[in-house]
Amino acid sequence: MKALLLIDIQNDFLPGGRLAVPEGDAIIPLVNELQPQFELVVATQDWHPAGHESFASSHAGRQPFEQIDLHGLSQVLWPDHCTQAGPGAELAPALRTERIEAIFRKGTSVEIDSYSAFFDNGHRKSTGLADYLRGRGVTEVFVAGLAADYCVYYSALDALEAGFQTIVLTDATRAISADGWAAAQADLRARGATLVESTDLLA
Ligand code: VGL
Ligand code: ZN
Repeated sequence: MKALLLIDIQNDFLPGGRLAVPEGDAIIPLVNELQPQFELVVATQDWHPAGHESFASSHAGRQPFEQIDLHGLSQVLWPDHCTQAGPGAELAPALRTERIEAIFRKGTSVEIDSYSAFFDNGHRKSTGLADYLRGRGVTEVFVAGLAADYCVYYSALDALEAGFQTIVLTDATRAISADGWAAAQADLRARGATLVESTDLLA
């Protein structure tokens, strides 16, 4: 059983958003076309409280994209984004949502970031997604969404670690950093993920 996992296709990650991913909007028509190919479609939302410690604005004298140590974990500081229930946290209006069966929210603890759909960055708290997928009989997880080099990458790593066959849809994602995504793709391949263009699935 195959599931499509749609990562953080939210206004703040689209051009014009507060943490815009270049061409982030370009994936939406493709993702919409892909959804009917899957029996199960699940989405995530980055869902931060105000004052989240991943925000540069929460640290005096710090600027977005600086790296700090945050409670023992390396943390990139981001512009404020995806604050709970704000317009930037909404799923992109162009994304079709009628087949999305569940939405998992992450990044809700103020003191720790959560790139992966499965766990926070310290692997302390599970979102429950792995058990949910197992309970639905899922064996293969296809990953798409934003951003390729952060939340898509870490979600795919955790999907692999949870024992799912993991397929990353390379044309249905866009990266914040091209170099970061190149390194992430090499790592994913080395760990046993499959990277494919979704156009091959639609053919
Ligand atoms: C993401 C940075 C911060 C993502 C979320 O969805 O890739 N990146 N929060
Ligand atoms: Zn975030």
